Amino acid sequence: MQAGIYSPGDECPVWDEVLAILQRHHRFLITTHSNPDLDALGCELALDEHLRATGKQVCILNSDPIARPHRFVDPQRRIRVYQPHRHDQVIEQAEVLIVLDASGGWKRLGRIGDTLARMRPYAVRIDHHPDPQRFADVEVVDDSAAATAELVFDLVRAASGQITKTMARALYVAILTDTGSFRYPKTSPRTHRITAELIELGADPAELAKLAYNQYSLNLLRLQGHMLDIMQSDAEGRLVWSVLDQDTLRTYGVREAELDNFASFGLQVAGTLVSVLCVETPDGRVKVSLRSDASLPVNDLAAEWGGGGHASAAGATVSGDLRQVTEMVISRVKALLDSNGPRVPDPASPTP
Ligand SMILES: [Mn+2]
Repeated sequence: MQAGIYSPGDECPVWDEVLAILQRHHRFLITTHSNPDLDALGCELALDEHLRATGKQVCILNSDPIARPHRFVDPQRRIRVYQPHRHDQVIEQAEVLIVLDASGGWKRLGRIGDTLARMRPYAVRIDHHPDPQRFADVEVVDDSAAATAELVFDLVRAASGQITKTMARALYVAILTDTGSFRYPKTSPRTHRITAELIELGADPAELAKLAYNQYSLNLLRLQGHMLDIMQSDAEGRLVWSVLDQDTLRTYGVREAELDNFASFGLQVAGTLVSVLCVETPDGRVKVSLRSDASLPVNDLAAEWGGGGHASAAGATVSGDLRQVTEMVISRVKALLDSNGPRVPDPASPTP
């Protein structure tokens, strides 16, 4: 079958092709990107439940365990952590692999990606990242979707499947978090229509917001305080950046994977166009996270450094010393800001 990039909004009968694949096969394997966020996890769980309801065998295998604050999303513990050898037979026996919410090729899937790249099962990918790299046999990529969960919702609806309360909750938190609580640029009427339906199907916004956001440890909050304390403003206030080394993470007892939304804090400062966070990884590299308001894309920079992402939220892991990488990143972002033209005056003051 021909690989293709399709958008559900288009005329092409994209789900027909996927539905035919789902109908024709029996054993499915679902996976997603490394360090899965709530969009990744919610999509896996919702699709898993849909497929099982239609009598299919499904296994969800991820390279990384679910981060502690996200565990509420999988009360039945459907998601397993991939172990080489132990799970290779499961992969071998799967007729179809479904990759959710992941761009950037097999390596983006973490350890299981190495195995999958070798075994090459028949694969369907459903995603909303703009990365043009194709690596599955059938690809449904709609980068106008605010979350992959919008696409999974669409797919289940196209299959005339039932969206249970558990599925509604999983998809709701996926959309809630991937849109930064409906604040990020891709939030659309479709996003709100889908979440309205999910609420009608039993997702409780107040309860899920609390589960998704108010799960920090005191240490994580204190580390946030430290990061804010050392935050720097640059490029006439258009850039705000901060940095965290391994010593600091150890002092606060926080792992790098827990820093989920730390990078976007800088955008809360008035006038900021780009926010940068550089974090030293345990293996001595630097995880660079870039966030922008909608005024300029930062994913091209991230792609240059071997990463990727969305126009307004992207990242890469760069080899090198924390200080040197941070300096390089800051100077490149400043150049990007300058090439984007001088700062636009704040239109907030009322005109007569
Ligand atoms: Mn996503």
